Amino acid sequence: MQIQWYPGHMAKARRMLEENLALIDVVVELADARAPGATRNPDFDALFAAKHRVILLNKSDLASPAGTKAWLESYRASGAAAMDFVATNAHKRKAAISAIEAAAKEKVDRMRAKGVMKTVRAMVVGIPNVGKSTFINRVAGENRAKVGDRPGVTKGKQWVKIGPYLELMDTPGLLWPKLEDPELAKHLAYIGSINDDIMDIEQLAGDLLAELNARCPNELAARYCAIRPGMAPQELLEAVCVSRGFRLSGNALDTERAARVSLDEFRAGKIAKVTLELPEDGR
Ligand SMILES: Nc1nc2c(ncn2[C@@H]2O[C@H](COP(=O)(O)OP(=O)(O)OP(=O)(O)O)[C@@H](O)[C@H]2O)c(=O)[nH]1
Ligand SMILES: [Mg+2]
Repeated sequence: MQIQWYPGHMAKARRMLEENLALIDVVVELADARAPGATRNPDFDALFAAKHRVILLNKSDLASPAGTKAWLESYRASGAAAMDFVATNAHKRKAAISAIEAAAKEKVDRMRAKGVMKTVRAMVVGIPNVGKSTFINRVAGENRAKVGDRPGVTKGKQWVKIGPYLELMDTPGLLWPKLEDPELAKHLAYIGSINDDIMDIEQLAGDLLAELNARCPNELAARYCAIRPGMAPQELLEAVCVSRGFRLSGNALDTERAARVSLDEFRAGKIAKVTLELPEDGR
């Protein structure tokens, strides 16, 4: 599947990140715990090389716990500060604030020694739809940044004050210009980080169902009772139609509706907690 996925506003978003680098002490990089390999922009390593970084695996409520553990271990083994997070609930709010402050500690201590109380400024970055704005609202304890269940909601930068000495900057999601690995591009599409309008939705959902049927056949069949092991993508879409009674006039199967529903249900975590790639895959 060819995915045209680098819209013009991305170049503008990248320039904005570069222009604001001088203002910030810490980069908080959000990835999606279901696909940390696909959702960590590889350009960030070069772009933010000189900055302290904290990696947050967000949406960990939707990923396999074992997968999240494996990713966190691999980040920590490489010396990076990393934690899992669920921006839609409050359980690790304080831990996230502490992780950001710890990343800036050296600088804060240096300033404090000179008698200056330094405000830590952190930029929250990540590809579209990973939950950057939801994370900022959670940490702020109130809805300050606009969120939405589709990519491209945040259009420009926005500073949000978290406390007397901490400010977070929300930024628009940034994809990278080229993705060599078509498997990773598909993972991004499955989790909703690429606009559905530019893709063949039935092909995408058929491929996702086939992948889930290989990884977690029992959970998939529990959700759509007509699904059987080994079905081809088109057969899987048809089985979803049969399971849910999705028919057009004349009784034909409504596979487009099956595609939309199965993608929505996967993205909402209703089928299974799945991590699509693991560190040992080398992706
Ligand atoms: N299940 C779950 N959903 C989440 C979590 N964090 C965010 N979401 C949902 O993900 C969707 C996208 O969230 P946003 O905060 O708008 O994402 P963003 O990264 O700011 O997106 P852009 O501004 O488009 O780049 C929303 O529907 C959120 O409710 C999480 O930890 N778990
Ligand atoms: Mg946003």
